[in-house]
Amino acid sequence: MHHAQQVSVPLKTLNQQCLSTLPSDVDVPRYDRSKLTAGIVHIGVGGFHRAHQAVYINELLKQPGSESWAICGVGLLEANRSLRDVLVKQDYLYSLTVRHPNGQIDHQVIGAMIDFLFAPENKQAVIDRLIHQHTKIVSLTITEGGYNFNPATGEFDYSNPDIIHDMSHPEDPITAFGYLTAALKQRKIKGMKPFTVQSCDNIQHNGDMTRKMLLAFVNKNDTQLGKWIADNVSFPNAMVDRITPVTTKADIDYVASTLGINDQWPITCEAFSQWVIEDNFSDGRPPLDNVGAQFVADVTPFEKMKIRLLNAGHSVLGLLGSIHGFATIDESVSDPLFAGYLRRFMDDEVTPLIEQLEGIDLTQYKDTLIERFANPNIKDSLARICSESSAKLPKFIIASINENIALGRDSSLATLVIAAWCLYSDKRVDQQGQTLAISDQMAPQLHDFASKTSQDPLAFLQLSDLFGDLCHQASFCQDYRQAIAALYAPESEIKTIMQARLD
Ligand code: CS2
Repeated sequence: MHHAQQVSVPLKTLNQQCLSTLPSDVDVPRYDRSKLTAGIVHIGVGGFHRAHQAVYINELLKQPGSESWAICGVGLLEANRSLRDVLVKQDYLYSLTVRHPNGQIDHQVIGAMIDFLFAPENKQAVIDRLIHQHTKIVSLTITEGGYNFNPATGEFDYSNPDIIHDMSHPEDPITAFGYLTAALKQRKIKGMKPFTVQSCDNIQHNGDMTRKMLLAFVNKNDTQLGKWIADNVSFPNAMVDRITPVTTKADIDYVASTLGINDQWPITCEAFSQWVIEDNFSDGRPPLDNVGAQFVADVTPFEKMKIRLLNAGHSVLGLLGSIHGFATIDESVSDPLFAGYLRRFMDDEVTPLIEQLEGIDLTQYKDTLIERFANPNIKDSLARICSESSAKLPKFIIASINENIALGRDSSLATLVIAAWCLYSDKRVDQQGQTLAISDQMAPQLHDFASKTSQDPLAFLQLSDLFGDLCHQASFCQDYRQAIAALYAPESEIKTIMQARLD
């Protein structure tokens, strides 16, 4: 007797050839990818790039005449080795799952990337690509930490070992600054135009910051090159926005079961997307305004609104929610106390600091933020939100505290968040006793300073690289001491403490 045997057929790998076999509602690239050239070299191909810039470019490539604006990715980190292997197998394609708040799901395959260089294996190939005449823009998502600035002073950190290496081995770079410098130097020698350096990181004045850091790096060794860069290279500022959770195994499984393909590099994100860019490019730019981006003369007010409301709001929910024992943003904001706390923080402690923008209704912006955070289909983990808080909080929250101090206003809701960050860094468990997954370049120092809190309630604030002179601000310190006392009291309950601050 024969039993029918279930033979599990391995799923097809996502690649150019299988695109025609995907379900018909998947938006796949129908433009001829073999005709594309890479006008953009992108350093740091993480989730955000794949859900943001690459998606705008994918839309653009659908329009005739845009063939020269495809992307060549560059990975600088050893961790990118396996990524390269995946990408080669997948013809640099990946799926994007867009999850709307109402449950609607859109599926896309993004074809904007046509090559990927794993830098540690072939540094010269990266430099050659950067000086290739097709390369008009070098864009970056290297995270806040990648810009190598001191968070409190905003000055270049010459003590970073990778930077020290790159300064003494210009032909053997490790960092983005090392590569940019090597390539720009070659372009200057060859009499070529420079490329635009376009930061797509979530940093206020990301272009100015990149320029300042690159010049600090270059001028240490070569002031002539520094002058040429200062005179010729554009660094457009931009505000970037799209909530993109970390890809999980569940996302890979989801794509396998819905699209019937094996995609080892899928990405999921929200439907909302925004990109506001200063129109300042050294050697031309793609017409991104045809595909939803906005060019403006000055991006400052847009950035401030986004960083101080969205990103700060995330950190408020992230730190307070972590202490409470929540796991995701939507879970935190669906608790009315957390939602109310967030709204009051935004209304009372941030909105008065934001310039009114023509065409933007701040009340509506905040309503939309809460809706975006509440999207039950985006499981954005608090671990992601709280990761690298040391690079984020000075810009997201401490900046607003300082502005409020200068205006003689208090910011007790933000103060509790700083105190909660101290408890978080010190105890590393939530109120249920569960260990918190903390990922921060400064985690050891954060822990070190925070763990002295029982001897000195202001100990955490002594980390002056993050807090500047907050520990000398009398009224802030008084409020902070109260917050610490409440958080460190036996049987303390974060929700009771939050409620007390709202009353
Ligand atoms: C988040 C951002 O990690 C964080 O700090 O607030 O990654 C946020 O999701 C993006 O900036 C949204 O554009």
